[in-house]
Amino acid sequence: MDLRVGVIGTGAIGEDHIRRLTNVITGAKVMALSDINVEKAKRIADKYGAKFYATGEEVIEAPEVDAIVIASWDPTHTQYVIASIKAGKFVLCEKPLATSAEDCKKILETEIEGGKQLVQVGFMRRFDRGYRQIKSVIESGKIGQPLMVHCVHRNRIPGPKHTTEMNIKNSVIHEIDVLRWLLGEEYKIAQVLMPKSSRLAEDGLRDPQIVLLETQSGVRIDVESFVNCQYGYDVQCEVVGETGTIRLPDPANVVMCSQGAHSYEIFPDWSDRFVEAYDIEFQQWVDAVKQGVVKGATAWDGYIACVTADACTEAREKGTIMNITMPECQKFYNK
Ligand code: NAD
Ligand code: ISE
Repeated sequence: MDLRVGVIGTGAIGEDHIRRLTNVITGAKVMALSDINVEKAKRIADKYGAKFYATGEEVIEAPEVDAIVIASWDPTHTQYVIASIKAGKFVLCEKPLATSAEDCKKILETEIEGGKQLVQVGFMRRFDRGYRQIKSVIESGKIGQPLMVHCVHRNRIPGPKHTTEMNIKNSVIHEIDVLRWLLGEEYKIAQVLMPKSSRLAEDGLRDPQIVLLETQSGVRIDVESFVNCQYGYDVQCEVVGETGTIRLPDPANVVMCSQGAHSYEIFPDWSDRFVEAYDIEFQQWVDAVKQGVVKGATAWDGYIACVTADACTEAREKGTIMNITMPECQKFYNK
């Protein structure tokens, strides 16, 4: 039987996830959706044969909906995740789980009170082939112990209303999660350097930024966050170990020889670059929910990412190096 899904937020990624759940994933059907942009949401509802509801809460409560996907703006996630848990429904919430660790804590409390893990966070890089290969090389010991990680996270242009704070809380949050997952350890120190800002960064946005993290064993990480790079979507990651290095491949695009140059296309945004990762993430989520379990990043992982992002934000605002107080993993999540 199909998993009957309700989707909240039918913007760029919400619409793409509805297409994915309908045309790519097996065993799921989008039954209901909602967005404050009513006109667009109704159009998408008609296209996919889903029912439009005026509010996200109504989607969550709808009797024909078994599980929820949240793809609305970051600050709306907490209220919808908490409502989904209270309704006893599995929920896949796009990253970040919330915009602060404080809000994540409210989600953890509600989930623990309900007595069952229901929340998965949309940290899809954990499903990307390149990151998975890096993880298996690290675990094989072929490059010795990791010592340093160099990352780049560039967007062609930022989304509307993008703020200086969002470089970390909305964008670098991906590296914060995936590097913790790759290295299998927690962070202890955060710092943010502010290079000269691009003239194309509008409305007071400070861009680019360089996020520096140190893990508990002393691995040093640098992440360049540049949401206005103009030329395309560019995500890089290189792990330097004691006896070798490993880095993400550039996406497998054909190389063209023309007009005296070798060239290949750079994807414009995340939707093409990580298409395979989203597909795997969603298929696994649907399969896991049918078995009554959560298999991807949990609410705890979402919380730790926000604890780290909060520390980076404070480090940037104060222009200082911050010690990160990492909470002990609660038994409920430590399975
Ligand atoms: P978007 O602006 O295109 O879409 C967001 C939608 O949410 C809009 O249609 C807006 O009208 C709707 N919305 C806002 N408040 C709402 C509310 N209270 N109830 C219902 N709908 C509401 O943004 P997007 O790029 O699609 O991002 C959506 C979410 O997905 C964000 O949380 C973002 O961080 C995340 N995201 C994740 C990835 C990834 O790589 N995993 C990529 C893009 C976006
Ligand atoms: C967006 O919300 C995403 O999650 C993308 O993966 C990321 O590259 C981008 O910076 C975010 O704004």
